[in-house]
Amino acid sequence: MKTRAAVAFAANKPLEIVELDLDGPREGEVLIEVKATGICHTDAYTLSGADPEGLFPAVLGHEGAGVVVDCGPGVSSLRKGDHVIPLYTPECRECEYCLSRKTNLCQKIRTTQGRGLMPDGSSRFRFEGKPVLHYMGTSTFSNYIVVPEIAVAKIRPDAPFDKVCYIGCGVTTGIGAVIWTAKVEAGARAVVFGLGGIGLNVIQGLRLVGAEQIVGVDVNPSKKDLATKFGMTHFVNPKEVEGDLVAHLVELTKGGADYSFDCTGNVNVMRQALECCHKGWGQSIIIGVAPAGAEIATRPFQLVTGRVWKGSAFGGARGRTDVPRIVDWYMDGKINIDDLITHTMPLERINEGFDLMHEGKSIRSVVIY
Ligand code: NAD
Ligand code: AHE
Ligand code: ZN
Ligand code: ZN
Repeated sequence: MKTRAAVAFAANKPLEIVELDLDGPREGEVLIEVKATGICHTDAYTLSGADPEGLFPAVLGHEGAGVVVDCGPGVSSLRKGDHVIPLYTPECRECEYCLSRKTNLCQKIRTTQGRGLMPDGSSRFRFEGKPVLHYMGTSTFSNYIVVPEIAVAKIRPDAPFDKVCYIGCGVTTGIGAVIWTAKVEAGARAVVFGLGGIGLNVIQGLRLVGAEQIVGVDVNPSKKDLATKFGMTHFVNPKEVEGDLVAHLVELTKGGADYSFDCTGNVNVMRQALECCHKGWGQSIIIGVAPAGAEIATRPFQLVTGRVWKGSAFGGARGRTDVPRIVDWYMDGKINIDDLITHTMPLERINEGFDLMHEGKSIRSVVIY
């Protein structure tokens, strides 16, 4: 079949809207009509050329929602008409990682996914007869996609696609990092670095669990009002701090944060996030994705004296199990997604969504097909 898609033909070039050929679903796979997709900073990171797994030409996008339109042989948990969110972190429920119960990082299809291929080693997209690669196993910048059944969360049919697509990455990543990775307790003091599409969801996760102090740090002061609406109690603009930022944050949190979160992808910020944690027990969670070659550093003494460095992918969520629950939280009014979707646009204007992100003018742009 044909599908309209925004294709990244090369690093650092605008996406091009073209018609691609798409092969149908094979054994254990489904065809999805994508109805809406968010634009995450990770898409921009890969497009910039800084991602070691960034291959071109490819169809980017990993924050979608849509409808199953066809099922390949052997598919048992999904049927035509199901409303779904594709998962860049699948949940096969049978690999060593899934069975460990210690991680959400299902490895069943990770190798081929990282090479931009379906599990059988092929690409299903073609442009003018030549293969175009998949991305993060999802490629939601295409109107139609083929994905393995294990990488699909079935959601309730009354949830609006143009809002719940954001649960495909940003919402789950931010709220999940608080609940599942850090397991933040009520009364905690927390510092969140970067108040974008991820950081604001960390903030609403912290409010959800009853954190007492939620400090937001961002070099862009225009983020302050929305962050306050989402639960931030104190705002710090590093450019306005006289002296050392870490010392300032330690003082503000009365001895250091119980939990801190990096939502910037900047390795210098990651160090600040660790070092503003409380001696003896403070945990710092790295969410931001840093460019190839970047490395984190701190004095080992920071860890010897009890601070803990952790990372979080997709908020530690097991997608097929947890994503439908997060959709329920949204539909029940427990979490706010609407106010974070600052811009919507048709696929033809997707590059404007990237511009808005780089200019710091949007939180989430959503493309509606
Ligand atoms: P975004 O562009 O919406 O937000 C980034 C924010 O960081 C902006 O508000 C920006 O002003 C702020 N910032 C930049 N430099 C800063 C600094 N030095 N100090 C303080 N604030 C600073 O991006 P996003 O969509 O929220 O994504 C954030 C990061 O999370 C990216 O690196 C993205 O790749 C990563 N990410 C990781 C996961 C995961 O599973 N680990 C999932 C989604 C996104
Ligand atoms: N290919 C990148 C890795 C990027 C990365 O860390 N991705 C996160 C999700 S970001 C979503 O916006 C993730 O899930 N990581 C776990 C995994 O298995 O990729 C690089 O830098 O190599
Ligand atoms: Zn993302
Ligand atoms: Zn698995």
